[in-house]
Amino acid sequence: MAKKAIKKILVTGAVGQIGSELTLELRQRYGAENVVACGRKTKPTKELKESGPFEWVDVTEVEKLRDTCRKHSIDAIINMAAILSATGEKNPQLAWHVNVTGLINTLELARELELAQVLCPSSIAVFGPSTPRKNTPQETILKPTTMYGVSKVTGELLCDYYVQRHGVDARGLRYPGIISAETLPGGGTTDYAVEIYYKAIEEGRYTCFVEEGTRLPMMYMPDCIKATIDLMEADFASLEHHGDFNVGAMSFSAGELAAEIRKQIPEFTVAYEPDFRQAIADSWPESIDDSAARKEWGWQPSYDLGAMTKDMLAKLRTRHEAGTLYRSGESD
Ligand code: AKB
Repeated sequence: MAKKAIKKILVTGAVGQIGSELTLELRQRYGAENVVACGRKTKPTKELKESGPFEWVDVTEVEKLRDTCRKHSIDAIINMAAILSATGEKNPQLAWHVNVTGLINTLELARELELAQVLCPSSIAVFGPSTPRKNTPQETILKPTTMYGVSKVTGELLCDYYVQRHGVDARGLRYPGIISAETLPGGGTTDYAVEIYYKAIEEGRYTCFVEEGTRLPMMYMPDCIKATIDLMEADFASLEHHGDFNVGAMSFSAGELAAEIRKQIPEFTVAYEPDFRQAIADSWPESIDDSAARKEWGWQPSYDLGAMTKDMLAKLRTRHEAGTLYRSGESD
């Protein structure tokens, strides 16, 4: 449980890969009118827009964020708005601005408006080349080499600072690569692990931007949503950590992912043409020790590579046959 009861939630970045599914799940649990989705630029899908309140808010604009919190009597902010690793390397200032200024704005509002909670995801991007890569511990070296990673380490420290200094209930978890059949990710290094499924269904071949042997921690979306809500609803008093929980589910190489897809699509082929994202992937862990999350709030993933692949391919196949493989935001 949060320190105070959570009744009305604002989800920033709600049009993004995780935000869109998280918002729909939170609307099921907390009531549609009690979960306000915010987007900055990308149009929401019809389902997202029509299933509950929607506002255009840029997290870097604190006045608009404050007005939206007041208008809807918000008492918790889930800050999903973020610039991911690959886009962040192309525009580091933007990554810092959205990821750090946006988070400070939400934390300051939590203090000012006495909100029940701020939850802001972190990422495996907080780790760097000098971090142990296998079974990466909860407490370890945080020396990332991307601006995204730098901004996420800063975000974790800010959450912990607001907990200690201002008594704000701030929480966060380090997402691995997240895979989903619903909304496509954008601007991340782990995006290949989603694209590969779409291309397997659509074309029977894929050109992968990391090497065959590149191994990273990954998680299927249902587990990601569960982890986020489990942490959000955990008893504050039982948390020793706050803004930086490691969460693991599975870990596989690009080649192993292709081989798993080939079990169902034997003719599927992959070419490996690494680009600038290879160096980012090489700086991240291969697998994660998430024992703190398991101990402090009972984290337990459900999906492994086999179960996820069966589910992904079944869903994408159905959509492909219906001519709706790719979903886009609402059109004018
Ligand atoms: C990215 O690849 O940038 C993200 C992440 C691991 O945080 N998916």
